[in-house]
Amino acid sequence: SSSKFASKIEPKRRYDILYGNLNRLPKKVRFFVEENAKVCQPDAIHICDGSDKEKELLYYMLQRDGAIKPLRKYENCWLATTDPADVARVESQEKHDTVPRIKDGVKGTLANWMSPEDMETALDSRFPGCMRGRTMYVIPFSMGPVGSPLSKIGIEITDSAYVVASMKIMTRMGQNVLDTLKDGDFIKCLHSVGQPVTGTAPTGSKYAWPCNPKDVLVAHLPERNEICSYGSGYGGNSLLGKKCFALRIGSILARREGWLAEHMLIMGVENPQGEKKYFAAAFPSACGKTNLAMMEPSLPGYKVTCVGDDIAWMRFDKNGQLRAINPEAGFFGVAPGTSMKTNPNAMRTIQKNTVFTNVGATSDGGVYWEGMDEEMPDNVSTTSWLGVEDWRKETGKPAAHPNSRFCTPADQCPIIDDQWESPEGVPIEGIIFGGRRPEGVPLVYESFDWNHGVFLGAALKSEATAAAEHKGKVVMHDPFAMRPFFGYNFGHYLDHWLSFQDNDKLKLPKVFHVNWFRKGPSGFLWPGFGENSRVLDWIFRRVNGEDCAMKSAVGLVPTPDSIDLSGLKDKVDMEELFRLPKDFWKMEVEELNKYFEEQVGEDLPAKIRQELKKLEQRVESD
Ligand code: GTP
Ligand code: SPV
Ligand code: MN
Repeated sequence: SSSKFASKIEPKRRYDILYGNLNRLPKKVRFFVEENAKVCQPDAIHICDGSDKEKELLYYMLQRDGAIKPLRKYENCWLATTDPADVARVESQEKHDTVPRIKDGVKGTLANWMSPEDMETALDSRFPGCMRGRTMYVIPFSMGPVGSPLSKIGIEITDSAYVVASMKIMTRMGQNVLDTLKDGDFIKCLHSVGQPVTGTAPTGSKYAWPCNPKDVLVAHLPERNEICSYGSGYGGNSLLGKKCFALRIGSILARREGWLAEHMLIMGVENPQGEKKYFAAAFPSACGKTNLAMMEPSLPGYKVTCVGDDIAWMRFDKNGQLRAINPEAGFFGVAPGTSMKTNPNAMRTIQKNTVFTNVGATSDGGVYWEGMDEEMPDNVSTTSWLGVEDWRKETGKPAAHPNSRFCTPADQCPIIDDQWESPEGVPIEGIIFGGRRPEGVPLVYESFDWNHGVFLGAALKSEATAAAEHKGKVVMHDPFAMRPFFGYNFGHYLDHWLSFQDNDKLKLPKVFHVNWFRKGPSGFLWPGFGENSRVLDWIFRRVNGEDCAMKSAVGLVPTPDSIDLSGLKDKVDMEELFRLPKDFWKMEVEELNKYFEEQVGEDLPAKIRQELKKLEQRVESD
């Protein structure tokens, strides 16, 4: 066979079927499971049915093994803490045509390329025997509502019960997915924590969180519809439906089939007149998608509803209307900074059926993190995510890891949109890009047209955050908030976005850029969170064609007083928020030019180069 594991497969070992029935699996699924059982050599196999009984069994076993602890203050909530070496996403390795043709000697940041031979060796040295002493779980899951024409099915094989419990929250999973799949094709997802219990020399982690940090590998083999992930149990590395499938493989399918798979929230906004519009917004990891998607508007009469907080699958329908679905069924949200003040709807969502990872625990059975903003009674103490009992702020070490997360069912969100599971998706009328830009970048501006809008996505940058392995507060490029998630050549991705301009039957949404994070001498200049509704109000009115924008060097900016500041408690320096320092923008143009030349090279579409040239000219004559 064309097994990717060329060598070292031992003679067939016996495994018990602990749960489910191999014989009842669709033929292709059964073949996929048996093939990988031969390689990974688990002691047992569990085929997930998605039932409540199964869920209880999983939580029971995880608790018994010390992997999770119950949080008795809430209903069916749990705390997992990881090996401190396994706390965030890693960059993935690609062996396909994913990387722009760039200059010799320049390190590409848009994807990491491995030769097919090296990839083969890398997989071959990891997976054989990797599940010895463990149970192999088989998770049938649907990205998108089961049976929707926009949905896609995957099967994840994993040796982590934590991953199964999390996939149960984040996706639609179980028997009904197999019933829908029948003999159809699926995305093959293989995951192992890389810490066999028996057989080989002890590897991996001494914590109750199995992993193998020194050998982590996340790889996509798009031509085989396969994802292989080894050594990490965390988030985007292990819940393979999320970044690996819905974005990396998803973006490849999307280009092939003429749609878009994007790192975007989807929200509904209703104005005081009762008119409703949907927007999609791309901000890099840990830059505010969950917060915006669930915001409580401060502007009276406005209502926000949430469709999704991280990923959008979008397609133009036969009337030329762009429609979006959220392929996920849960939120894997950043805990620190979440409070009743900043995101009350998230706080209300996570009161039950939630798995917390790497947050602090209070002695009364609750959770704690930086920015939770809650009074702690004197007789309640906190244990930090690292297990330090009676943790104190004064130590200077955080109680929760900066990338600690809650994993919670979307349908528990009090403002979940009534169309959030609509099989045809919700109509998108505006696309918003944004990042953490401490300097120079105004609160909001609009693109002049579609091509300029695509340029704004291509030029997206943000200060680094804790969501990935990067360190420090340096401003990094993160085009379309997709830099870690492009499944194919970024130059071709830009061509794909630009191509919609050529079809005059399509209603192209307006494109905006926002920045909640501009800083002055005493911190952020803009209050953010619920006050961002003032910016949404301006965007809403622009989409309705209101004359409240004027030309600037960077794009269309609000005319004086067109952002509604009524009732805003603290005075905001609007002049500073919208100032366009000429030196800053000259440097920005120069730096973008260098980035595009070095990282995209000859694959950069001419239209994007023209947009940069036009920006340069506008800045020059400003
Ligand atoms: P991923 O799940 O990693 O993709 O992140 P995300 O884009 O969903 O980010 P999230 O909404 O979780 O926000 C991350 C951090 O940014 C949190 O600590 C928030 O408190 C903070 N944040 C979100 N919105 C705002 C805002 O409007 N202003 C300020 N100052 N901070 C914000
Ligand atoms: C992100 O980093 O964009 C996340 C978290 O949403 S993870 O699922 O770990 O990728
Ligand atoms: Mn994300």
